[in-house]
Amino acid sequence: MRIIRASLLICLIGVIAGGCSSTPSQQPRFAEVDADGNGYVNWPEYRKAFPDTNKNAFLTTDEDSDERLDISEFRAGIGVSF
Ligand SMILES: [Ca+2]
Ligand SMILES: [Ca+2]
Repeated sequence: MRIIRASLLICLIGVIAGGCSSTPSQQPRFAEVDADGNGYVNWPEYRKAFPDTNKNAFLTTDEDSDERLDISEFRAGIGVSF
Protein backbone atom coordinates (compact mmCIF):
# COMPACT_ATOMS: atom_id res chain seq x y z
CA MET A 1 0.00 0.00 0.00
CA ARG A 2 2.77 2.35 0.89
CA ILE A 3 4.51 1.65 -2.42
CA ILE A 4 1.34 2.39 -4.40
CA ARG A 5 0.88 5.63 -2.53
CA ALA A 6 4.50 6.62 -3.16
CA SER A 7 4.23 5.97 -6.89
CA LEU A 8 0.99 7.95 -7.06
CA LEU A 9 2.75 10.82 -5.35
CA ILE A 10 5.64 10.63 -7.81
CA CYS A 11 3.14 10.68 -10.69
CA LEU A 12 1.34 13.66 -9.17
CA ILE A 13 4.63 15.53 -8.83
CA GLY A 14 5.34 14.65 -12.45
CA VAL A 15 2.00 16.07 -13.57
CA ILE A 16 2.64 19.29 -11.69
CA ALA A 17 6.18 19.52 -13.06
CA GLY A 18 5.08 19.08 -16.66
CA GLY A 19 3.13 15.89 -17.12
CA CYS A 20 3.75 12.19 -16.74
CA SER A 21 5.61 10.95 -19.78
CA SER A 22 3.55 7.75 -19.57
CA THR A 23 0.32 9.69 -20.22
CA PRO A 24 0.78 11.59 -23.49
CA SER A 25 -1.53 14.55 -23.91
CA GLN A 26 -4.34 14.26 -26.44
CA GLN A 27 -4.22 17.97 -27.10
CA PRO A 28 -1.88 19.41 -29.71
CA ARG A 29 0.99 21.39 -28.29
CA PHE A 30 1.18 25.12 -28.89
CA ALA A 31 4.31 24.74 -31.03
CA GLU A 32 2.53 22.22 -33.27
CA VAL A 33 -0.56 24.38 -33.71
CA ASP A 34 1.53 27.48 -34.41
CA ALA A 35 2.41 26.26 -37.90
CA ASP A 36 4.43 29.31 -38.99
CA GLY A 37 6.21 29.51 -35.65
CA ASN A 38 5.53 33.21 -35.07
CA GLY A 39 4.55 32.65 -31.45
CA TYR A 40 0.82 33.15 -32.05
CA VAL A 41 -1.98 30.89 -33.20
CA ASN A 42 -4.29 32.60 -35.67
CA TRP A 43 -7.70 31.37 -36.76
CA PRO A 44 -6.53 29.26 -39.77
CA GLU A 45 -3.91 27.55 -37.61
CA TYR A 46 -6.45 26.97 -34.85
CA ARG A 47 -9.05 25.57 -37.24
CA LYS A 48 -6.48 23.21 -38.74
CA ALA A 49 -5.62 21.84 -35.28
CA PHE A 50 -9.24 21.70 -34.10
CA PRO A 51 -11.36 20.98 -37.17
CA ASP A 52 -14.51 20.50 -35.10
CA THR A 53 -14.35 23.94 -33.56
CA ASN A 54 -15.98 27.15 -34.74
CA LYS A 55 -14.67 30.69 -34.85
CA ASN A 56 -16.77 31.67 -31.87
CA ALA A 57 -14.74 29.29 -29.69
CA PHE A 58 -11.56 30.83 -31.06
CA LEU A 59 -12.74 34.37 -30.37
CA THR A 60 -13.83 33.40 -26.85
CA THR A 61 -10.37 32.00 -26.23
CA ASP A 62 -8.77 35.19 -27.58
CA GLU A 63 -8.97 37.19 -24.36
CA ASP A 64 -7.44 40.42 -25.66
CA SER A 65 -9.32 40.22 -29.00
CA ASP A 66 -6.27 40.67 -31.23
CA GLU A 67 -7.45 37.72 -33.37
CA ARG A 68 -4.51 35.56 -32.39
CA LEU A 69 -3.75 33.40 -29.37
CA ASP A 70 -0.56 33.71 -27.41
CA ILE A 71 0.61 30.69 -25.44
CA SER A 72 -1.22 31.63 -22.25
CA GLU A 73 -4.52 32.23 -24.07
CA PHE A 74 -4.03 28.96 -25.95
CA ARG A 75 -3.38 26.96 -22.80
CA ALA A 76 -6.32 28.51 -20.98
CA GLY A 77 -8.49 27.94 -24.05
CA ILE A 78 -7.82 24.26 -24.54
CA GLY A 79 -8.32 23.83 -20.82
CA VAL A 80 -11.89 25.13 -20.90
CA SER A 81 -13.10 24.23 -24.38
CA PHE A 82 -12.52 20.48 -24.10
CA1 LIG B 1 1.26 31.35 -36.10
CA1 LIG C 1 -4.93 37.30 -28.18
